[in-house]
Amino acid sequence: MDKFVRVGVGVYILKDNKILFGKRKGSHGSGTWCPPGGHLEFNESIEECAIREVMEETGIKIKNIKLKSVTNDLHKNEDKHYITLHIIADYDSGEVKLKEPEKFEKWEWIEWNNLPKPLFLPIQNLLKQNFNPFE
Ligand code: IPR
Ligand code: MG
Repeated sequence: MDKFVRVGVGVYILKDNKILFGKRKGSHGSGTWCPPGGHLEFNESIEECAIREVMEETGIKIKNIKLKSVTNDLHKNEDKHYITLHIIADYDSGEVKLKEPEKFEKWEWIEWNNLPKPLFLPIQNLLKQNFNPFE
């Protein structure tokens, strides 16, 4: 079987000093916490991907989208390899909904210094860079 490195996009949505995190289910990293996001599609811009994934997964609109960091994520147990683009954005409008209940258990607005555990591997790798979406 051919193996590919895929591109993931994680979106840290800032609202009232909090960010939106969800508890994953049904795919790699099940049971771990991460922001909304997903796979970059063929011919899609990074910004388009961030807007699309956030809308598909949570139903909210975002604005002021900025690429902040990149991690190289080797999910060895699951035999997957991603380059993850970590994006920050401001909340724009809409109410958070669990739009893909097969992919997420719940969404919560969380303070950066109080992140839930366990974290999804790309977020663990990001924290090694001392990333802070509010700086
Ligand atoms: P899909 O496309 O299923 O939403 O991908 P994913 O949730 O596995 O991608 C994860 C990106 C991260 C970093 C939030
Ligand atoms: Mg996703």
